[in-house]
Amino acid sequence: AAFAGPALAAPGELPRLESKDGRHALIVDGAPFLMLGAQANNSSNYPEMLDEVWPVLEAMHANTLEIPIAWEQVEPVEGRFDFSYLEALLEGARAHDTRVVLLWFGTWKNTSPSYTPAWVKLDNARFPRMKAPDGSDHYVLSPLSQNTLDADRRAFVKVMEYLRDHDAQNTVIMVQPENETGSYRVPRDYSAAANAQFAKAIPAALAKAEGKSGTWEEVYGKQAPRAFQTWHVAHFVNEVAKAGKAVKNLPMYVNASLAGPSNVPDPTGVASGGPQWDVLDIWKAAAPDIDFAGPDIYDRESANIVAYLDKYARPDNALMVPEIGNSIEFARFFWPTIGRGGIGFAPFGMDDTGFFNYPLGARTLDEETLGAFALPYATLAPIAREWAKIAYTRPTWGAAKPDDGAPRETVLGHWKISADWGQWQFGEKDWTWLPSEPPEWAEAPVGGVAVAQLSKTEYLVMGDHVRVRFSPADGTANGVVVSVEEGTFENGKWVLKRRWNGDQTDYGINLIDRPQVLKVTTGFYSSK
Ligand code: N0T
Repeated sequence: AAFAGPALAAPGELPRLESKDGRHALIVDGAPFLMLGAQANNSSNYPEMLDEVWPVLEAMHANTLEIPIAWEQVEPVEGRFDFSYLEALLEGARAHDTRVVLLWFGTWKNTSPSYTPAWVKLDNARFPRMKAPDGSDHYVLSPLSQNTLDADRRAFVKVMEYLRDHDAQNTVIMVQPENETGSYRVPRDYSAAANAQFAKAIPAALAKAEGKSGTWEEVYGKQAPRAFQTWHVAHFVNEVAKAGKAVKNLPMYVNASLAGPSNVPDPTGVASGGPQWDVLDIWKAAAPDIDFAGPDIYDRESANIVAYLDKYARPDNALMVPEIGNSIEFARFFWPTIGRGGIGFAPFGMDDTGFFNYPLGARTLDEETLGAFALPYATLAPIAREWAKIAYTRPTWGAAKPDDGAPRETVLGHWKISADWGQWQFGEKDWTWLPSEPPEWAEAPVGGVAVAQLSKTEYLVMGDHVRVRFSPADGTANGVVVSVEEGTFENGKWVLKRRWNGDQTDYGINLIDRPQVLKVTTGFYSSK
């Protein structure tokens, strides 16, 4: 028979999240996958815009596109569904060898119903908005409405049915039901029905998780309205996710509009109901079908960013950064994300549609800005599968240059590993006999490193604008770096390109402006 062209891809093993010993892996096509992601702008979810998206992803060396699919576009008329956009998206992604994370913009998009179809927006009797304490309507759709849940879930299930029937090769690897849920300004629904619920005892599943029982106010005090709202939003989102997973069991996660690392205990100052880190336990109890929650990071203070990474990297919560600002200073936090075993990372607003969310992100996506994200992605892209496997099973560490430029260090095995910033590749800062100026990257918000301990003696090291040093953790004098190899992995095996030695190692290992993967071998010499 004549060759009939590529067959429809055979149904692959479903993507899934796996966790073991407090570490996590996103399994895609049967093996750990590192999501080198990029999120498109909010209104790029139309076939004609996709041509402005793919080239940016390619320039970044991204392997995954996060992009919305809106309820208003798939069900403009109730009960009539249109998947032409999804069809174009899958086709484009496959042609560009890119995986997709679909963002379901439904009942809540940054808390608002803006992406619901007109027949939802305009029918407040059937799809009620929350009530404020004074009885007025609040802009957010109530999470207690069964009608809203039924309608949202029905449309979401149709999306998942489309994926089940048209995406056997799992181009879509994950789904985010809703976007930045919660409610600004009014911390919970104050409708009569909600008030009646609020007066009752907290649900048994929550009481069990918290190890406390009583009314919302008895258990949560001042945060009671927010805890109540959180439970109901999480329950709603879980019902949507559960129904979708029953159709096609893809990993599903939620994203949080953050409230500052102290989480502003004022419940009116936060997207109340969303999965901020201090209410993750409520989310976990109410939404067992959600695989994890991730932080949307737009705070530019380095200490805050690292605090968020720590709060979301938990044995029961895989770290994934679904959104981070796309200006240069955010790029370096890729390194501490993967150093904490993060399964993915995605700067927001990565397309050429001419929109910029400055001051949250970049003013414009110029070459330098794209380059800041492209460098770590280009480093990881060729070994992403290997790194994901290593990070699932081996100790890892990562750091970004803090705002004050202070060095960072850790101990992995018998070795202390330190990272310093803003130095030339040659020489020492305190060499006063040889006049020099600091390099141009000394003042720039760049610099990061990620390390994995491969074995008792071997370490994988990557980064940019960083000087890395190894020294024996216990100060033993006979510890030496035996070799520094630059190379890559091929079919799971380390392949040497060259050894670094001499000037390239005499002043630490200096990774500056190009993708380089190093394997450092350490040892202790014996004198007997
Ligand atoms: C993010 C993005 C997109 C008073 C912002 C951050 C994305 C959403 N929201 O470009 O809208 O869809 O998840 C909200 C941060 C609000 C800051 C307001 C300061």
